[in-house]
Amino acid sequence: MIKTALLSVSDKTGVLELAQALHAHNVKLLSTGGTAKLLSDNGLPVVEVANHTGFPEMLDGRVKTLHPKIHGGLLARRDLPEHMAALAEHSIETIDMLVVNLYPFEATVAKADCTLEDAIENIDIGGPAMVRSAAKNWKDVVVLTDAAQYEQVLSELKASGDVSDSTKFACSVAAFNRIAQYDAAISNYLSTINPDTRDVATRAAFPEQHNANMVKVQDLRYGENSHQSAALYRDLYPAPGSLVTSVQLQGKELSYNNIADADAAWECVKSFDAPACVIIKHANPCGVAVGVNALEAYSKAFKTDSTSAFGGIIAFNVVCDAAAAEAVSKQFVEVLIAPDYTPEALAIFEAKKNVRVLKIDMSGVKKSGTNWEQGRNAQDVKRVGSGLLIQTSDNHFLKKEDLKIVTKIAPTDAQIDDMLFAWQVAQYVKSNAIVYCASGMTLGVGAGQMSRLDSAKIASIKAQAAGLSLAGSSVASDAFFPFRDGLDVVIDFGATCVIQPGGSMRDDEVIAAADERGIAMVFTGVRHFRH
Ligand code: 93A
Repeated sequence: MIKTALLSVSDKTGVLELAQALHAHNVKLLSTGGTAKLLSDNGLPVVEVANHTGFPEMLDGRVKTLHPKIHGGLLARRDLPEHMAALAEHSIETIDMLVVNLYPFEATVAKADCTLEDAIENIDIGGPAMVRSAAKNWKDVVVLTDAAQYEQVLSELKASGDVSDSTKFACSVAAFNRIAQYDAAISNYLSTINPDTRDVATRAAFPEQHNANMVKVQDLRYGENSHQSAALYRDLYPAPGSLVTSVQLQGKELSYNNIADADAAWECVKSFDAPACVIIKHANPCGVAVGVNALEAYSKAFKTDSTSAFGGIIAFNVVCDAAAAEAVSKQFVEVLIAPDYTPEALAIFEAKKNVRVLKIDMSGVKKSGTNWEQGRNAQDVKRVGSGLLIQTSDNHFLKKEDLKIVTKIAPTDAQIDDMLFAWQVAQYVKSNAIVYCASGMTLGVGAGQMSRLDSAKIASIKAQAAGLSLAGSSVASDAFFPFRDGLDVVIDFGATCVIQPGGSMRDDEVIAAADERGIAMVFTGVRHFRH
């Protein structure tokens, strides 16, 4: 039986209606300052906590509910005579329902101009203390920490005059989850502040070390397949220019696979300095190119594998203008991503209502600096059976100076440019990756094969099928060639230079093969496995 409820909420959404319904069930209402005012202004009989405890709210509200009359009333076990006797001795009434939501710490620190003092004042002490008391004593106290719970509890009250044990237990679990999340937000925020200067302006440099606290963005219709449920979460402090900061300008709701592929496209395209276009299918690039503008980059990328590009995810690292939009709109595209669009480009997509058009503001992204400043994840996380694999992200970018020429023939400057381009693409292709390129565009991509030899063959066959000549092309291999066979395949198909990590037991044999066949080869010393 619910006889007394204490309501103390910062977010007042739905609380008046809840209090009215409780009052209709003859529940006595206790409340703190702001909440009490709202209820009494609306004609509800409410006892202020200060009157109930006989102790005024003090220290600017820092001490409101931290009183034995409150915590005794929440924590006493109704089934223990000693507990009930102690309450009687000290004239403490039981409190059977607690409705609390906390000072808005997360929303406060999300504001750009939030000072350390603002953040600290928004750390709720009394609210979580009450929530913990009530949640611990879940058999006797209903604890509501989210307005979304009000309806269920009211409908049970209406139907049976009480709240079921299963609902009470679920509310207790939800309450502890909320407290854990709240405390994590506080700890994450404070951990991003330099302890010596306590300067919040420099806080942005730190979040990548403390990105454990995730915020739910939305439930998704389903996961990778329709029998799987799914949701999207984002870091509390998303890196500037990251996918979760995107704004959807038009089109259907994003699916799980859309988001995964959009991320692959976006991470790849934003790694280029020149205007670039990336087309992704099933997490792999099926066309990547740089050009003088968005249109040229797209046209080249599309040529690589126009069959696979059907229903693809397309990303630009430059503004999508009318010319690019016109070309893209001729193909079936699932998702389009760009830092911005001209009004003419948007008008073109408006006629294609289903195309999901995403804009990702890149203005806060720096080319150098921390991962966070570059808009990149510092960590990469993968779930394994009852565990997590965590690693620093593969954010290694190769420079010309890092290349080691290992063959008798040295590559030309144009070949070096093509190899660096191919290498950059290979970083975003699932292993084993073989990527053919020439003149700033992919010619053939072999992805995700269990043998490097098969990836080499597939990349070659796909280029041929697209009618692209591989004569004089450059090839990147994301890891070393374990044998000369894979190298022989790409040379057979016309490659004249190869970029690969090196480091195989048979490097000598592979280098000798390159020399024998008269091509140039460079080693990078790093590999780009991607699984
Ligand atoms: O300042 S507190 O940490 N100290 C308290 O004793 C206390 N009691 C309730 N914060 C406290 N609260 C919080 O006040 C609640 O968690 C709720 O968020 C807020 C409601 O205040 P009001 O009813 O005055 O708007």
